[in-house]
Amino acid sequence: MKILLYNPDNGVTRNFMPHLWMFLLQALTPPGHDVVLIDGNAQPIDEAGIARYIREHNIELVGIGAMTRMIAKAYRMADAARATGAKVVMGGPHVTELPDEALGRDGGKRHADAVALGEADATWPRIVEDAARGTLQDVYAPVDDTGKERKPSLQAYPVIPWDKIKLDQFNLLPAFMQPLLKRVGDGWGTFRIVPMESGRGCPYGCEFCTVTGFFGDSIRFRSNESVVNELLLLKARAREERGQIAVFFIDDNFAINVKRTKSLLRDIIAANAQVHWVAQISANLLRDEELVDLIAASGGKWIFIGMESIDPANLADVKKGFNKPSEYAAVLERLAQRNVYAITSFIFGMDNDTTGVAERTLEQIRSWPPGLPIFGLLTPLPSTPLYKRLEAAGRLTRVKHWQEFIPFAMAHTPLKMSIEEAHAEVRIGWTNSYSPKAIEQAVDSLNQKPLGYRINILIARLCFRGIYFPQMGRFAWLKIAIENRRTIFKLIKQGFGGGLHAPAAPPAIQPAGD
Ligand code: B12
Ligand code: SF4
Repeated sequence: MKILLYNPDNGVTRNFMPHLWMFLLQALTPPGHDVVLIDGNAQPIDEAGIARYIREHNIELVGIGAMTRMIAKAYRMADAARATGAKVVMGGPHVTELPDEALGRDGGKRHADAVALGEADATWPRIVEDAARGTLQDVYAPVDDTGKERKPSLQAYPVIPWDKIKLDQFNLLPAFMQPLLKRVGDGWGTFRIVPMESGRGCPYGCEFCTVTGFFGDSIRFRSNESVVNELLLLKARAREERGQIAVFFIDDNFAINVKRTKSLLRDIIAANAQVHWVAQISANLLRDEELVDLIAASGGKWIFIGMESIDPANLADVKKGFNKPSEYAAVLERLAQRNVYAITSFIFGMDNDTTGVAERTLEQIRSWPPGLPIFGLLTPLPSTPLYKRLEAAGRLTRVKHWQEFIPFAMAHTPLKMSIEEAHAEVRIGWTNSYSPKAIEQAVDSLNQKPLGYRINILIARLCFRGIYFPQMGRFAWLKIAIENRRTIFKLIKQGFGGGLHAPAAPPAIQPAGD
């Protein structure tokens, strides 16, 4: 049977790395089936396009995965796929929370023939076999024979053949940076970020987050050996291609079990499996100096920290009181001392936020080592405790906001400001952090570091800007290059002048705005 796995684009920003679920399910597909992947973020495709593709390639089963943000597009594509006669199975966080919506059991249109609830590692092979036999069921749940939920252990993790998978579309190095990168050194033909998981689950249960509900608070890890082998595979590929591959450890909290993370990082170092990597770690776990030493020594370059707010009352409201704003600066300094920088994520529109929250937050950010600040709005994702609280209080203004997705738009009214005021705060955050002046200041603040670090922050800032400001096409990029020409020329001059010692740290992350 020919199977197509499809992940819709979000229609707003370009994704910087492929989605792991597609490669994972491909690797878990029983033998005898042919699986093709289309990641809409890299290969944009519309309803007519997917229908044509299905007919031309005789696809019989289409698997679609999507976050809430892309679900409206996912349903439209599912409808187009079903209209060809192919069977459609949907999975991922959104349909897990609202399977009746996908199956048309809530009074709406049916979009999927089947829905895979939760983690599908064990159910996917069954889905494929049932589809091949023509006995596809409506719902596949990860349960044992007694009907009890069973989470995959991850100890027997499949080998994802990263050495063979085509990754051409994910080389997103902006053309204008290439002459400069060539000066940085050999091996800059390509640059890609590859997703990898070392474990699943986070027990913290922050109110707005889907993760604790979805993956459960039982944390599971792959063996160190399996992670190290995957890194070695990627490292060999990068060497062979004379390019760069960085890894995004997509674990929700990469250091949730500090002892185990340290042991993994030690094994990575011992096996010489270091590549540049990014991971998400909560600020409270970064107090540990030894952990931070190991992060740096094992190739860690950027740490995504969900800071959310600088106001402890807001953090307590969303059950994230373990974040202590008073220690943010120390955590970031500790990382920066080892040349590790942070992607600092903030949420505006929280219940204790008032107008001026963006400026108050920016004031703090300016006092920290340079990083990549990102700003979002408190979003009630279906089935989260936040959604339930706001629904019960009658505060949702767009109850099914995902059916009409609007980027950076609230779906409920905050308590101490209006929706429009919250939107304006987010705009202030982005505008002030990603203006040419702010980017120049961030680059200049690393003047004492080798050139590679400054190039790193420049590229990352230009790309992260695209999460908020549209910059999908060539002309948009040209415009940005012109706006930031002062900083770019400054670096090119330093690079060609060779006045500054050879850079030790090439760019470690290159997200094109997601
Ligand atoms: C990596 C990641 C990203 C990447 C996405 C890019 C990428 N290429 O992966 C980045 C960092 C860009 C990102 C951004 C965002 N993310 Co994100 N992200 C994740 C994260 C940490 C890992 C995803 C992952 O690969 N997981 C591992 C795989 C194996 O799990 P999985 O995808 O769920 O797949 C399994 C099952 O769901 C199922 N499955 C999935 N799809 C399908 C399809 C079929 C056919 C079948 C049968 C099964 C199936 O089988 C898989 C194996 O068990 C998850 C949290 C998490 N731990 O999953 C959040 C998560 C997906 N993100 C989330 C959110 C909210 C966002 C943002 C909207 C945040 C924001 N406010 O800006 C943005 C928007 C992104 C965009 N542009 O649209 C939410 C989504 C919740 C929801 N209901 O939609 C999650 C769950 C985290 C959370 N806090 O709740 N994200
Ligand atoms: S720490 Fe992060 S992953 Fe864990 S529940 Fe909170 S927001 Fe979700």
